[in-house]
Amino acid sequence: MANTWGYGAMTNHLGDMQNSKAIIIFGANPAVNHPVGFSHFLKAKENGSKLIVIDPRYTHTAAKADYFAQIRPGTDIAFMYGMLNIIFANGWEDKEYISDRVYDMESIKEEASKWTPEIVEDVTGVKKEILEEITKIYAHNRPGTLIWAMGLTQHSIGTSNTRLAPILQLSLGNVGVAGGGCNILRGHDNVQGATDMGCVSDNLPGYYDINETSWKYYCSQWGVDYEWMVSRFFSKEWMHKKGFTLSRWWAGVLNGKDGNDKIHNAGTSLKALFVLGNGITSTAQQVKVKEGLDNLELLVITDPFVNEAAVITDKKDNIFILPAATQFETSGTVVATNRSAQWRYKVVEPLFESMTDEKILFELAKRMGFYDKFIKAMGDGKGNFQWPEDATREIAKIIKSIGMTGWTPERIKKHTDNWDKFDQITLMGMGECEGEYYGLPWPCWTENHPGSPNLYDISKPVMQGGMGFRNRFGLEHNGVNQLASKGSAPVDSAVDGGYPQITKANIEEVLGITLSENEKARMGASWSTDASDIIAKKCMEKGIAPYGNARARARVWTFADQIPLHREPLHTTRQDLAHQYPSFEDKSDHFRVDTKYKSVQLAKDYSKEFPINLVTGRLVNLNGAGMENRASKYLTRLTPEMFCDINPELAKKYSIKNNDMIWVYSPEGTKIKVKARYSHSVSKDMVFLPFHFTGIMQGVDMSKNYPEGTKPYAYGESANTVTNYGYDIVTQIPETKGGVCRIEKA
Ligand SMILES: Nc1nc2c(c(=O)[nH]1)N[C@H]1C(S)=C(S)[C@@H](COP(=O)(O)OP(=O)(O)OC[C@H]3O[C@@H](n4cnc5c(=O)[nH]c(N)nc54)[C@H](O)[C@@H]3O)O[C@H]1N2
Ligand SMILES: Nc1nc2c(c(=O)[nH]1)N[C@H]1C(S)=C(S)[C@@H](COP(=O)(O)OP(=O)(O)OC[C@H]3O[C@@H](n4cnc5c(=O)[nH]c(N)nc54)[C@H](O)[C@@H]3O)O[C@H]1N2
Ligand SMILES: [Mo]
Repeated sequence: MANTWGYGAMTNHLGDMQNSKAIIIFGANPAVNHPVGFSHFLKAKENGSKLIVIDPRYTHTAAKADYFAQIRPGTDIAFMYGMLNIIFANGWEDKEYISDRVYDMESIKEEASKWTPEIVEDVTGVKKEILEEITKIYAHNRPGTLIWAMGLTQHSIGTSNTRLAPILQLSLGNVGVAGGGCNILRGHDNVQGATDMGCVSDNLPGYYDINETSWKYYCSQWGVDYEWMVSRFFSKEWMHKKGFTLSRWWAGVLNGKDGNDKIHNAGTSLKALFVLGNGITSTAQQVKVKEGLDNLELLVITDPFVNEAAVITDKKDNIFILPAATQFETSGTVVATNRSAQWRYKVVEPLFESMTDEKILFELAKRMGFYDKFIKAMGDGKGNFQWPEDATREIAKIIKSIGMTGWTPERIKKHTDNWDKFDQITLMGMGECEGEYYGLPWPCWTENHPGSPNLYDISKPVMQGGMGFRNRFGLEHNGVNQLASKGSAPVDSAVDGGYPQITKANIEEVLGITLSENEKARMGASWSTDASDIIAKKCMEKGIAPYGNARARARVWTFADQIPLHREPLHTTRQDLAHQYPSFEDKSDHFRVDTKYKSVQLAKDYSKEFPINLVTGRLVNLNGAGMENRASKYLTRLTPEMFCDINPELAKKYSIKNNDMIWVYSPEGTKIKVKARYSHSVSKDMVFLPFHFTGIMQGVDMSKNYPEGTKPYAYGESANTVTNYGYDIVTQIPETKGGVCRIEKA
């Protein structure tokens, strides 16, 4: 859950859905995007589980649903408050659970009271009878699991969406139980691992904040001098600042020129871009991305394919494409969407002159002059290490925050080698793997811990994967206790109720133990920075989760919206509602870039000129930026060219026939020319664009830029050329699931 663990992860796991009595999906299309995972949804359905889908499109997933609500894009908060309104009005909430384990559901109840079914119908476009029916079915079939993916996150209010969804689950007591939870379907292969490793600009691996304590802890564990680390930065102050995000690196290059958003970057613009495993053309506002690329001094791309960043730019010099090996040519730990580790075995040696990503990074570190420091935490620290096993050991040694401590290459390999000896529904091992859960899903606190299949489950002892909610935000707020109630603790806990996160200062008191002088001397200040692992081990003996046992917060007092509030997308077809539910105040220095909200939203009534909702998303045969698959003759055949799904009724209004070419215009002043494809999956007020194409921009064919012999079987206009300006207020994810457009026959 986003609030507790930093970013997204499944609280439960795919097989666990077979324990669910109801499944509600907000903004995910697993039949297309997670087809293997979707088999668990279908098995659950065979067991009698109700399947509910909330999506602006009638998707392949919706086609399998028992209940479907065709929602106006960007209005899920209104819909969820509508559900909460009905739940509270009927007293269907789990009062005991809320009183024991939740902080400030009262504020939510108050906001929900405003969202009557009539108001929800007006805002979301979903008939109130459908809302009422879905709520009743979902509340009466517990445990229910709540699924989301990009349909909830890619909005300026994405963070609020991902907060209200867990709150809805908490209201029904659906978190911390088998068959419940918030199960976020993650994206790429090992994207969970990438997030866990801190491939983001605002934390260190394991979600450690970029503050002085974390940097010092990391330096001590890496065996690197802290002062040397400080010297690598512009100044110490800059060590603690969030970097640019992937969505807006180009703003760093454009540096406020020509009316672009102002940046805050130690007095300089970005000059070089090093790309390792991102398509770049998958980024929103592609015309800006192109401008950013054109203005770089240096562009280095490491990719097994020709990354089309090199194709859409007019830059002539200083573009380097390094041939990266693929996942089949490398090995090591990867993490699945449910926090389980797996060992990836190499299938073949890297082909031709390609190199694995780690080899490229090692070589880069050598050229940059810090290779010796880069590898110090592995093997003998002098360059003699076992790759990739020692990398896993390094990770496990350092990352206490999410409990990777119990992972070893040996344990992970054993699980992968014996994957057939684990139960799908419980993840529990059999035979030689008995007592452990598949892949040791984190938190896996110690080398004897079995992993945690379902987060926040207090029906089990901690040593069997049980735990309460994390205590991360103090013991009380404005006089209100933040710890779980008395009587609410994992089974067999030494403390019968809430307790704080465990530190050197409180461990004796909370656990009721006495430490030896030697233990005290070796122990770190807190569970999350205790390299000795004594805190974790002592906690396990007492059935205590090292991170504490607190309340889940329905209200986050440090956020712009303390409780999630509906705010219209920056560009909306309902400008009347934009005045009633306006966006945020503009935000200065948001990941180093000034970011506009209200000033864009209220600048004019976009709906007059751009009356159609623009939704973007995925196709089953193509992935991400799409080059990998468009280079396959067979996958390309299914969608040989870029297209736009349009409802025949809407099309007829514009005299557009099936397969006609049309222009799609965005409020950014950009346009694309694509083929219209009649489809009843979209309603009469929206069009849908897949975002897997590029190579043509605003009608200009750029295919001459593909190096000889690398032109894919299909290329075309990019949806991201017409996605609208708009970024999440906390994470800065682009608003690629909200936005408007105008269409015209070409
Ligand atoms: N074949 C294939 N599979 C993939 C990928 C791929 O590119 N191709 N990509 C992978 C990656 S990186 C990811 S992140 C996942 C993403 O997986 P999904 O999130 O399932 O992917 P999308 O198709 O982008 O969006 C899901 C749904 O959100 C709906 N939606 C749009 N706006 C809203 C809204 O405001 N509210 C609601 N409730 N729904 C909305 C869309 O209509 C769409 O059906 O898929 C992964 N799997
Ligand atoms: N309009 C719109 N835009 C979107 C989205 C949307 O729904 N709508 N979804 C967003 C989301 S959720 C995501 S995740 C992004 C996805 O977008 P990207 O992350 O850009 O997706 P991919 O095409 O998977 O990009 C991966 C790149 O890595 C390369 N690659 C593959 N394997 C390796 C490897 O082992 N090593 C290296 N070095 N490279 C490798 C591939 O060839 C490819 O060029 O798109 C985002 N953009
Ligand atoms: Mo993704």
